[in-house]
Amino acid sequence: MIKLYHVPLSFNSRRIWITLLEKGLDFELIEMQLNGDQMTPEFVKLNPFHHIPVLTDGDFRVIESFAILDYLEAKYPTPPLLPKNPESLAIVKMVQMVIVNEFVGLGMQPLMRKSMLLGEISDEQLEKAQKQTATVLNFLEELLGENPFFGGDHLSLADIVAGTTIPWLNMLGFSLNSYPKIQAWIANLNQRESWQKTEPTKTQIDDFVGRMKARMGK
Ligand SMILES: N[C@@H](CCC(=O)N[C@@H](CS)C(=O)NCC(=O)O)C(=O)O
Repeated sequence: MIKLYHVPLSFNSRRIWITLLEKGLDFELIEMQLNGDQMTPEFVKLNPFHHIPVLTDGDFRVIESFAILDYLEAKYPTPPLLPKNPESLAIVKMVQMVIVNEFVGLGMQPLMRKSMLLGEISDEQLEKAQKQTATVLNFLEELLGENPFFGGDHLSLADIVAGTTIPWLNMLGFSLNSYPKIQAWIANLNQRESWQKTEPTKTQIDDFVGRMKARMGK
């Protein structure tokens, strides 16, 4: 039996959760509280870096969300979430890496700090994060073109990785009005059962913000 150690609000683990649902696999969700569960000796044995997500499949254990996605695709190839044609595959991988390397740390996290009042951020840092986010969105808007998904006609890991991070912008007060293709793509993803089932609730978001503020002594 596949087990996913996760936190519902984490986009790192939501990308695995959606992949498991899209592949129609049987799995058990093990919900963690990140105020200590990740430090227990049993969990540190699974992941010495004490991060979720962790996936176990029988005796086999995988950490790092992108390694988990690749494992699931190779082990359970139906339905495929990676295109076969080299150009589409390159686009999918490129989108995944742009989200991680250009968006999450440089755009989304500073905007999150500002909008959820999770720490100091100067006007200059804010402007830089907004510019970076706009560059990412312009890039993605152009890449989508007339396709419903980044990999072409079918959902792929690119949509799952981008589709669990980019929509946060709506909550962070960053308008997507200038990006009609991205807006349509988000609306399309939101129709899927896998997105609906894994959508973070307002309570989960409020709890997270409360815990972060408490940790920061606010
Ligand atoms: N590179 C890792 C990042 C995982 C990660 O940052 N997990 C966070 C939650 S989103 C975590 O477990 N934090 C708790 C801790 O580090 O103690 C991945 O993609 O799986």
